[in-house]
Amino acid sequence: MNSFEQISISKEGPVVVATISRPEALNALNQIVLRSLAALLDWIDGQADVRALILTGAGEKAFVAGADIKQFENMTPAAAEEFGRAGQALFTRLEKSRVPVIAAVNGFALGGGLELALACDFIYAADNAKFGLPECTLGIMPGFGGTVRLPRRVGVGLAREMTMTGNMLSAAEALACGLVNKVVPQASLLEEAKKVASTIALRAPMAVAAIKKSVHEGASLGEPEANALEARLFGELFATADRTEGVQAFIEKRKPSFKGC
Ligand code: CO8
Repeated sequence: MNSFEQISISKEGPVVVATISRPEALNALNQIVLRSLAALLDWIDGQADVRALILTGAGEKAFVAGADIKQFENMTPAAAEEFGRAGQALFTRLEKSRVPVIAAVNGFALGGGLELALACDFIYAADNAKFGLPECTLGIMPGFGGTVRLPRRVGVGLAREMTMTGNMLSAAEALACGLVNKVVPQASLLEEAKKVASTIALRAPMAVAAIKKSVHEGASLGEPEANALEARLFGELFATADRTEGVQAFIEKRKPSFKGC
């Protein structure tokens, strides 16, 4: 099992849990964590048996409290733009990864932390979780895709209010607006995330990857193009052994055994 600086990982069968570990800074994203996230994605790419990834934060207080604010003190405009671009590219890579990614938000998900959670496929939250994009309180703005992904997830009005006030949503409010899929007690968050990850891991991996691609790419296409993409991916799955197995298993009234091909 690989290990990454400031990110610890554990693997249970096909499910990997990656825990961002900088508790002294509420798991804020510094260059080391961002590099390790990229290395984690490289590693996952090479693990054909990994079927789902859960991202969480160390401790009971924070998922990720944002980008590390201390690095902004002497940052030039050019360096800030470059930093933003690099963060956006990394989060887009996460969003497009073959493997479904679940954010298990165990406390504050602020700024870059919420942007990270938004780049995951969906979010489960502990009941103490808090969500916000408070960059405007620092004289800056979201820079890792927050102004792009948040309005698409919760609607433009609420996204504007959150980004222009910097105010946080409680877990219950995040559930009500569709930002998170499920809220559970802190103590059972990982167990619940593992449960849904394990269910996804039982499904045909190429079908799951095609669904992920269709939803992600379809969101930035017009309806006819999005439907065309869906039809193409739908057709491609009919060339897979897992389609033969899935359909056959249904007919034979048994559980399918998918191979990912
Ligand atoms: N960066 C660095 N250190 C942090 C961060 C952070 N984002 N958040 C918390 N910490 C540190 C604190 O400085 C403190 O350290 P120390 O003990 O050495 O003083 C420690 O973590 C514990 O934090 P607090 O004592 O503040 O804990 P509280 O319980 O009192 O408050 C909060 C918790 C409300 C979460 C508070 O820590 C806070 O407001 N944190 C900052 C949240 C924030 O503004 N996040 C957005 C950051 S900007 C961003 O994410 C931009 C992303 C896009 C970048 C694009 C670049 C171009």
